[in-house]
Amino acid sequence: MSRRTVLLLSALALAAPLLVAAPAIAAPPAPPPARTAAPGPAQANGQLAVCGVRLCNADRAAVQLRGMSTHGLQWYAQCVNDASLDALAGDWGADVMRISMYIQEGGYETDPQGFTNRVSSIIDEVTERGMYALVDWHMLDPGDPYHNLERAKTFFTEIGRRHNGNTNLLYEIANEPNGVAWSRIKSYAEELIPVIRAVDPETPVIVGTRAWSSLGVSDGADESEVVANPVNAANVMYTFHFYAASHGDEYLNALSRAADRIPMFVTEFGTQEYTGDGPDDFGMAQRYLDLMAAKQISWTSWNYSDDFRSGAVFEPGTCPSGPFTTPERLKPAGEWIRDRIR
Ligand code: IDC
Repeated sequence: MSRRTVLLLSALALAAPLLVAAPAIAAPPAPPPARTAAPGPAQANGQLAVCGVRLCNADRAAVQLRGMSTHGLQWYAQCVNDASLDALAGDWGADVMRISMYIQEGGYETDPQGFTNRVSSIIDEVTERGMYALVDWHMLDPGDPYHNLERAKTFFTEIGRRHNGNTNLLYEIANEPNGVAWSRIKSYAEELIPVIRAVDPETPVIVGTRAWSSLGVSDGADESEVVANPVNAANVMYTFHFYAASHGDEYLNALSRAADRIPMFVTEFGTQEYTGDGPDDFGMAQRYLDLMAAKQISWTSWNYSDDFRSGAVFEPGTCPSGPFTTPERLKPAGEWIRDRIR
């Protein structure tokens, strides 16, 4: 057979099944896939609620959720897409994604409707993959949460209304208050929580603590101010953040003591310095992880992006196309934290 005949025959062989299969009338387009929730940790555990000093599932059994925080959506939305979320749910086996929406620095205040829509659609994407979605009201500077109270009321009311049917949410209402006393954070929470409860009676609410959610330690205080004067509302937890290369025993011990008295959630931490950059201290980070495992303190780590700093898990240039499941694309902190989640 000549080379040309071979080519012709193979072209026919390829075309033939297509010709035979072609229907006389074009089939209607396939319906879009149903937006049913995939089986995952959020289905296995259902609606969360605070019970005592722990976070519990729908059967009132204590659970520890582990996962990642996005970077600021105004900068790194390109790291939150179908492939990266598939990797987080599948390859990493995460239970939860924290959706970090800054208010200032080019965040929510510049486009409230746009950011609300973006968070809402990420909630849907996270839900489809069977994970919990932790909605982070990422106030930071100014450090007084009252600066953004009216915005927070608007935002959480809309999210609560739109996601009425979700049983996989957590609301973090003040990322890192700073320069204000605990009493002011507490009264902010007590003004905002009833507004949230009017549209969403069930989602646990996580309240930031004094001095960048250090339980006051970075201001020379400690957890006792919260223990003595907790937020007057049900289904509430408290935030603690740490960066292992900056925050040593004094911080670790405050978290440990606090977790025996009040419900704690570590919504942000890094293995490096508080800048989210610099050398990793995996030894200290492991001590925190052991404590959090022992006391079933849930956590999300900072951050799931390809920012140049050492605390961003992916090498620069990984987003948006990935691959997100290749270990070579992970920085040392990324490899370490992926192993701890898996
Ligand atoms: C940092 C980001 C950095 C960004 C900066 C802007 O890593 O890219 O320029 O915010 O504010 C926090 C904050 C969190 C910080 C993070 C690391 O909640 O916004 O991210 N950090 O510094 N508290 C302690 C550390």
